Amino acid sequence: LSVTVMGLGYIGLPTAAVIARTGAKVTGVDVTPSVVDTINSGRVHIEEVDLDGLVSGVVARGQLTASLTVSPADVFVIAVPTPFTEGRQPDTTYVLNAARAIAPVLKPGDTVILESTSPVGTTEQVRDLIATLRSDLRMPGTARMGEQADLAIAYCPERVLPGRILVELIDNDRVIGGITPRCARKALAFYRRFVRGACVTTTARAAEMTKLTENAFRDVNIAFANELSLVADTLGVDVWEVIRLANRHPRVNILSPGPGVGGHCIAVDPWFLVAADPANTPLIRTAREVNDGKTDHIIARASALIEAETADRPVACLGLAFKANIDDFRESPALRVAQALAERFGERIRIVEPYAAQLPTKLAETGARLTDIDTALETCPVMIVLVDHDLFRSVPLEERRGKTVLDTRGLWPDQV
Ligand code: SAJ
Repeated sequence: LSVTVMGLGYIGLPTAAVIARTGAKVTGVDVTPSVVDTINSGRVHIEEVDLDGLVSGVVARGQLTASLTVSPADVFVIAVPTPFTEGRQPDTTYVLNAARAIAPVLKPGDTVILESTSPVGTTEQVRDLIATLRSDLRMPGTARMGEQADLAIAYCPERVLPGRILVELIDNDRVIGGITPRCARKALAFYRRFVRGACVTTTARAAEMTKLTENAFRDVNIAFANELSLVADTLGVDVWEVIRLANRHPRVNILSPGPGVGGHCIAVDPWFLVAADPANTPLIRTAREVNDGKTDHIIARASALIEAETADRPVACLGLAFKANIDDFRESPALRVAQALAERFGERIRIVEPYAAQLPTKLAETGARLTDIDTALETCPVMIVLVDHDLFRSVPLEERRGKTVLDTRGLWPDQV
């Protein structure tokens, strides 16, 4: 079996490597030359648990090759980003470009699977685009070809959690939505090669909406926790304790408040549902606003705290990543808070981020400096905890006793 994976990012590269391990011949295609070079030399350009060893192994055995161009294969997996525009509309340009790139090499019997989070209807758009570009191929789900199609086209969203990608790629259940039932069955046979979880088939549209629903569910639930944290602050109650106690109820399971919601999924995907039906999504929209508003709230609280301090005492911001133990700073609320504080307090701000070799340019321009946790504990009387990295969690009370702490993650419940 030969497989081409379009996009070698956080999802595409691990997926390509896992498929390669099953013995398939995998080509990973990316538009960035440095990414292609890095992978072909057996290294990785992203940080993910155990990924480096897996990639170096499959590249060394010739099972995985990276390329800038698309060549023929039996199965094509599209795993490119779907950002949203300023107007909070989904942007499927990369998905459609990937479809455009594979169209010339498709042959009868091939399978095309879209894994990128996408607005409902995108897989049908991919089919229509390929149908336009390849009028010689019979397309599934069109009046013209029905079930007798040459191609199988399906939508199968990735659902892996950064930090656990290699485990979840194999263990998670998969939802496989075909343009037709036959397409779904064809894609199912492919996922059975490497997925240990259950593989459930449905339509492409239902699978597309399922993916958006999962992330909107999480966003709404985090918004509930974030809203509670504001109320608890007003009332002078410890929100972490309240949540711990409430979660002892057999049917209550509240998530954790934080400095806001980051990453390129949960902070983005709910907007795809809102964009599809603005009139009927007040809850999903409000959850997004509550979670974004929490970041503004933390910026205001941290600023007030720093202002109340002696003017030249340094302040440590702990963490820039969008969540614990990863090197991904995309849409990170921690980065937003650090940037806002650094713009206001400049050189007083010290950043501790074990997953960064240097500060992002815009942050460095403010005069803020990167430091390590030991130096920060020695020199900074004020600490703003923004990310729950294990490294920060493990700091014992003796080392932070007496410090002024704003702990947005509930990392140090014993702080005095
Ligand atoms: N967060 C909180 N409180 C919580 C949980 C999370 O503030 O109780 C914050 C995190 O700190 C982070 C953000 O939410 O800033 C998102 O983190 P996450 O761990 O909830 O999710 P992601 O973005 O890493 O991955 C999600 C997952 N989706 C769900 O759990 C429903 C993952 O399974 C998806 O594959 C991924 O989105 C994706 O690619 O869509």
